[in-house]
Amino acid sequence: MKTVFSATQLAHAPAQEISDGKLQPAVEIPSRAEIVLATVKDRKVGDVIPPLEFPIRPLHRVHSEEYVSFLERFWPLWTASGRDAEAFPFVWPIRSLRQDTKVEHVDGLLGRYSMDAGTPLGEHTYRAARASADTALTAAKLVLDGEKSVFALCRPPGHHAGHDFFGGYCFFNNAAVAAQYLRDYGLHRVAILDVDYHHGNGTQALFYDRPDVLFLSLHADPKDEYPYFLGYADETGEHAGTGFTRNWPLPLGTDWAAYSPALDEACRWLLVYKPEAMIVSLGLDCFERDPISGFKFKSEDFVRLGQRLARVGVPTIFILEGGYAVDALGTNCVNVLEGFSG
Ligand code: Q9C
Ligand code: ZN
Repeated sequence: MKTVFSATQLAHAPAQEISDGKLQPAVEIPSRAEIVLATVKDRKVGDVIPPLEFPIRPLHRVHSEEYVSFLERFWPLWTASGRDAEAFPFVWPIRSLRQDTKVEHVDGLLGRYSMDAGTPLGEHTYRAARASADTALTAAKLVLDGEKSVFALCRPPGHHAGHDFFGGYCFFNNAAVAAQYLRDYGLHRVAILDVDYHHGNGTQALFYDRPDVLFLSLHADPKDEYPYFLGYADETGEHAGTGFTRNWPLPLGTDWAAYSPALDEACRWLLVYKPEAMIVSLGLDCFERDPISGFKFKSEDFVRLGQRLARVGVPTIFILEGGYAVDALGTNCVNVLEGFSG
């Protein structure tokens, strides 16, 4: 299996994040990608190739022009306002505040275009996020050109990012951008299976009213876990997309034995839908030692996950999402890829 990776993705290097009521060391850090890359090479998964540089158009198919332009202009605006360290949003236009004003202050823009205060932005965030999206797009192009499986070693991750907001360490929704690209360049039915520990709220929302992109997600029950406000079992799509979203919220403490029946059910939906390609939003944060998560996967369980996905039998793009136990991240990720390739 080919791996797509760009070192530009390492330029987003946050020092701290806000969680548990304090500034803590950031967990979505460059060493995550470095250890996955090293393990891909060690275990001879296949060639590692750089992404193509795509124009902005495929990003605008998913994200609003204003949002993309905000991310691009962010660092100059931030430094012009007298700040020099990484940024966090802290005020949002929620209920009773005006949505219709044209915000200009960078602090207002941060709130306008974000969903949480846990996602630091820095000088190189835009460049790294573009490279991450290019990595996903290149993987999509390879599948259109006939590859049966490709690994997009994306970082920063994407599945929490929506049409016009960042959050959950995500800026551009790599999986959604890849899915839309597959649709725009010839495929009629694409499925996204999200196995990250957290619900992929951004991806779900982007395709919620569409039957051409099936969204299936297994994740920690949002009543107990981030993102709290989406990912419940009664969310099944709307309008033309009714029935084309499915969620399996699972209790904290879920291990492989409790997870695999839900995965089997998701795989049966895939067999019914018959996608021409499948995108796996591959978070590795179901791991028992993940520092911010509450599931109980062992490293061997990721092999089983890969084996189960192979039985779906469709061209597959793996897109890296979360997973924060850095020392085990390479092993767990390559276990999925090897399990898949057999
Ligand atoms: N106390 C992804 O896995 N909240 N994003 C963490 C910890 C944010 C995770 C709070 C979790 C976002 C791509
Ligand atoms: Zn996650």
